[in-house]
Order: sequence, then C-alpha cells, then structure tokens
Amino acid sequence: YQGHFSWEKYLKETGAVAAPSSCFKQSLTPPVNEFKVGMKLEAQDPRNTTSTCIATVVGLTGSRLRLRLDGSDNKNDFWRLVDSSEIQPIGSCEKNGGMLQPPLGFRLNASSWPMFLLKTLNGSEMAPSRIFHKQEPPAPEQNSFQVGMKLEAVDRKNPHFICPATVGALRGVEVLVTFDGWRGAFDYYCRYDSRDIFPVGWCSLTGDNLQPPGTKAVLPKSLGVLTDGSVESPAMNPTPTVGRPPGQRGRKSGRRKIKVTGSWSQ
Ligand code: MLY
Repeated sequence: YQGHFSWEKYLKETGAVAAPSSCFKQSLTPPVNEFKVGMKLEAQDPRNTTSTCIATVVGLTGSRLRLRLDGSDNKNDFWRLVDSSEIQPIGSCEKNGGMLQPPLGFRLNASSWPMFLLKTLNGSEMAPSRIFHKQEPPAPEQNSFQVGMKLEAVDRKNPHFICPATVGALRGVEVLVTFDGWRGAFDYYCRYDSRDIFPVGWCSLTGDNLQPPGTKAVLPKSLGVLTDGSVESPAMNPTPTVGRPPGQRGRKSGRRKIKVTGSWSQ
C-alpha cells in the first residue's frame, strides 16, 4: 500500500533521479519475512550493543520486525530488517559461549533476571532458525551516492515510518538524509551502507507503507517559485506538525520553499 504516492510522477515533477540500487547495502529483492507476531529471538540491545537479549516480535512491516526486549517496557521498541546481523535464533548466544543479558532498564531487580529468563522462555514460541537469513547483503565498496539523489529512508525519530528522501550532502562515508517536504527536523547523517536507507521502490516491493512527502516543502531552488509550502489537503497526508525549532538547524543556501503539487491522488 503506497498511500497513493507515486515515485514515477514525483521524480518527473521534481526532475530528480533515484539513487541506483548499487549504492545501498540492501538485497535487490527484499528479504522474505516469515516471522510471526509473538515469536521470540535474540537481539542486540540497541541501547547497549554489547548485550544480547531476548526479544519478542510485536509487529511486522514489510521486511522489518518490530521488536521489544523481554523485561523492558513498551516505550523502547525498535525495528530490524529480517536479514539484520543483530538478530539470531534463541540458543545462538549460548552456543557462542555468551550469556543472555537483561535489557538496559530491566523492570525488575537484577537478581531476578535468571528466573525471569527461565519464565519468559518457558513455553514460548521461538522463531525457527530457518526463517533467519544467513547473512546481510554485502556493503558496496564505496559511497557512491550523489547530492540530489532520491531514496526511501527510515525516519529515525519515528522509525515505523519509511519516507521519500533526498541526499542533501556527502561527508566521506556519510550521507545526509533529508526528508522531502519536512523542514529538516528529521534529517540525519548515516553511513552509506546504513540499513535504514533503501532504493526508490523498496516499499512497494516489501508492502511497507511509504509515507507521502510532508507539506512543509523544502526542495532545491532550481525547482522553483517561493511560496509557502501548503498543499490542498491530500486525504492520505498526515499533518506535519514539527517545523524547524526557531534558531536551530538553519538551512544552508540553495534551498527554498516551494509549493508541492499533487503527486498523490485523493
Ligand atoms: N506527525 C508527527 C510525525 C512526523 C513524521 C515526519 N516524518 C515522516 C519525516 C510529527 O509531526 O512529529
């Protein structure tokens, strides 16, 4: 489901090019997701990456899993591709001589961890090893993105969202991901081989819901007229409420607000 956003029309309108898939550390065909809600697995604690913890699949979206660490709260869910090297079948940690750790912010007393672990695993549905992917796709040899190229990227402040984005700048092995139609509040630098960025068309292959661009339009000045970026309320469009906080993250030159024309039907 694409929220009626069409990359084809949008690329035409913006005169932009999609970053070739060879730029990304992603498989050409998105990895098959055979996980089910409720399955347990081992995952790196994102807040303490030296810890391997028990996680439960609490949601599925395209090739990604929404994970929650057992013993943690529901405010720290995180998303991983099914071919991520940060997830593995239960038993892997022990097999490699490691010990499962309580998550950062374990709700109970540390001394109750062994019993908690026993109880949380008892009778649980463990994700079978055959549904894990052997390895991550290889990283491209170098950063071959170019400024202005379009891509799909995880909104790291709202990681359930994948959104249309543009390469805003390059910095060695890093890429500035800027979100189309949002004033910079969600932009971030990541490595060119980040697992959070995808080629144009990824979401339509995985069945992920690609968000339409925001309506606080900020697009290259070559495209246009200065107006105040509002759009005739496209039905599918969430209302963007976060603008750039005053005095922060000032836009460098070369960008202007323009009116976004409808790339998505009502
Ligand atoms: N409506 C929320 C979420 C914004 C999401 C922005 N992404 C899609 C770039 C807010 O305004 O905070």
